[in-house]
Amino acid sequence: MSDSDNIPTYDDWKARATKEVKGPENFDALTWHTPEGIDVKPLYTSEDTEGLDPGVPGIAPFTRGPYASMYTGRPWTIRQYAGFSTAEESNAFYRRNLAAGQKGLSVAFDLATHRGYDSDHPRVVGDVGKAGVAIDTVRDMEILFDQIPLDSMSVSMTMNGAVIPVLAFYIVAAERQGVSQDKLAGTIQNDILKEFMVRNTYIYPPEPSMRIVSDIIAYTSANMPKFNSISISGYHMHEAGATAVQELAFTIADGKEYAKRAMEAGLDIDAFAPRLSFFWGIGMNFFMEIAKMRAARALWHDVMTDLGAQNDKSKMLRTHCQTSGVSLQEQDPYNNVIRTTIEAMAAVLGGTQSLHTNALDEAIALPTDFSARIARNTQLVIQEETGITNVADPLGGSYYIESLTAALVDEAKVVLAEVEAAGGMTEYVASGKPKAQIERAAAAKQASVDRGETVIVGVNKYRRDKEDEIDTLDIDNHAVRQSQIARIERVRSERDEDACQAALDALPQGAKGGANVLELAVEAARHDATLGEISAALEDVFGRYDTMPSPVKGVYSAAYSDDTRYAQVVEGVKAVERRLGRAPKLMVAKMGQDGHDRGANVIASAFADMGFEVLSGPLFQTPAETREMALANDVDAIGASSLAAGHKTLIPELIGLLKEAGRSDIKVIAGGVIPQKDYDFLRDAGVQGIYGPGSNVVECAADVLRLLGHNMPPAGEDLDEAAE
Ligand code: MLC
Ligand code: 5AD
Repeated sequence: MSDSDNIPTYDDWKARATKEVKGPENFDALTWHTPEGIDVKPLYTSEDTEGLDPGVPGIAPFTRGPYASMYTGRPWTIRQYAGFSTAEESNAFYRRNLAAGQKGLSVAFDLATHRGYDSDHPRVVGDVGKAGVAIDTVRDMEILFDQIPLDSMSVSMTMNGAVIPVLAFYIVAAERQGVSQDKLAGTIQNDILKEFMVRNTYIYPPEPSMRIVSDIIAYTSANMPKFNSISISGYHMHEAGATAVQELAFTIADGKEYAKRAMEAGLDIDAFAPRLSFFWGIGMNFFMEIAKMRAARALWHDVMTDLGAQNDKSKMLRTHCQTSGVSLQEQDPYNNVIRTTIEAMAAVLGGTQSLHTNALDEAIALPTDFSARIARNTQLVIQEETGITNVADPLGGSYYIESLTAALVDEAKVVLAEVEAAGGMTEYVASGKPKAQIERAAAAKQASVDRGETVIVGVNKYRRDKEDEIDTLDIDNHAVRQSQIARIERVRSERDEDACQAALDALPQGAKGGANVLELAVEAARHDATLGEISAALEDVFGRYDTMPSPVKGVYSAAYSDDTRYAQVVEGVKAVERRLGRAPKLMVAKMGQDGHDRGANVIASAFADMGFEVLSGPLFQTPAETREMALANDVDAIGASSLAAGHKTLIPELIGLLKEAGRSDIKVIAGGVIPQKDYDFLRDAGVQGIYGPGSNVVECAADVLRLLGHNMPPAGEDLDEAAE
């Protein structure tokens, strides 16, 4: 012992541990170099936390939690995100869940609604009612909350693109229930900056979109004191592959940008900041996620103090969390219950205010009643059986947690300074840099999984020979669309058309001037204008925003520099290139309103690294537009990426259109969230390869080479035996 009081030090421990692992080299290998760039040591001691006392919960800087009593006073809100099919079906689902122990509501809208289209619009044939509930008019919103008293239920609505009509419909549906807007408690996501980075359900360009955010903050702070005007979301960055530092820094920077915009619009910071809320994704890196939530609270406190906030509530970060969708797998799906439990524990030990736990069938479909029950019970068991709620911030003071929290704060501050130097987050997002940084992290993560360095039990290790089938929810989007169209027609025929048109005409006028567009939309909603009509009226002034993807280069190949199978595939691409006289061409297509592009971008980036010529189609194409682009560029294969359940409608339509053009030689493959039970349907429709979650990208490329006539050997066999 080196210490006079006989308390062993880190160095004492290091000497002992070095001996145990047989040498300094092995000891050095115990340091974990995280994707965040933080070196996690194999042991933390009091030496690591000198000067790092985080104080107590409920008192600034709130590192240990926003409320003093935390869960000892009131547990977090069990708030399961859900919505599918029609308003009637979703309403019934909500009421069943509330009866079984859920505490708050959280509405998932379908992608047509997100993107500002009514269900009868030709661009959304594959999307209506699929990934969420279809909402076209106030009538739908009234049905959605039938027998759910909006003066006592807090409701979150995940809406960013069509945020103006949706919030207006909610306000008017409550009015029709007899509930005035000042009584409404809940949250609207209203976080457009991350849409441009990762989630992609924007409608208008960045500048008018930021104006909408400010209008909503102004309106709710004046009229809806219990309503959270925004849910500043890191979740979708997390899902797109961001590291904890990226998620933390970009999200805090987004929050700062919204606050600055609202202040520029003339609002007093303390009038709106107490109703800004946050949203984190919680993945499998248990302690990192807990530390991330604590670091976020410390950072937000400082940012708001710098902006001049006086009220402590303005500096107190409150958050919702959702366990990670991408961490869940199609293979051996009951493992997902275990993953979700661990992630939920991290969210709770990190001090969340509200939580969604994912269902075990996440990688395949929307939750069934069964999988939703297990997901909800995961939270009920933690709340009611474990004793975890009996102590506020039970991990506070852990040497490791406090050190990690401090390291994340430091790393995030470096990124925040970069954002500041770039002129703030709107500018930084417009530069495309944060999106590219997240995509690099995603490509590196995918390569690490494909190489088996990051273990996923049941997927790249301990994989079963045969998978059990599980029951999944299927939605008949044709039927939903027909019933929505009938209701739109009925609402149109019953409304006072002149009054409705006058209210709609006021929207572009007000948008051009300085009017509050939400206030105008509430008036239009009172006269039963549709979501598509309100969105289109604003689009006349603001325009619609389009972008082209630009996948990152070199990340995937760098991870594979020493891999023989990868080299074989690269050789295979070269062989096909010699035969064709040009590189084989793959078009990566995103059809319908599904904006999930992590998978598509990873595929595009990896295939380009392997030597394919890759053409990335823009988001939101119709099958006809995909065909046009494929023919104009004379591609050899099209990879359709589908994560929002449009695959059974959109991919067969594309194949039919290629056939019509006499180009059935173009191979169509499909990837994304596609249930096994749809494989035969897709194969019968002419799909030549299907790659669900957990597919290995290098093997997928090997398959494409086979489709293009190359005699590609199976993994593990020699190239010479199978030369072309
Ligand atoms: C809480 N309260 C307490 C207390 N804890 N009072 C005394 N003692 C305690 N220990 C009080 C609070 O002050 C508050 O009252 C009330 O109880 C509710 O607590 P809360 O902390 O505000 O919880 P909640 O109402 O659930 O709000 C949580 C939130 C909110 C602030 C994070 O923004 C929210 O619910 N967000 C959910 C977002 C969401 O579901 N998103 C889904 C995204 S899915 P008062 O009076 O102070 O208000 C998605 C996926 C995709 O995005 O891509 O589609
Ligand atoms: N119902 C339930 N959960 C949903 N999610 C998305 N849409 C729905 C829905 N309609 C969840 C999934 C997904 C994440 C973005 O939100 O977990 O990964």
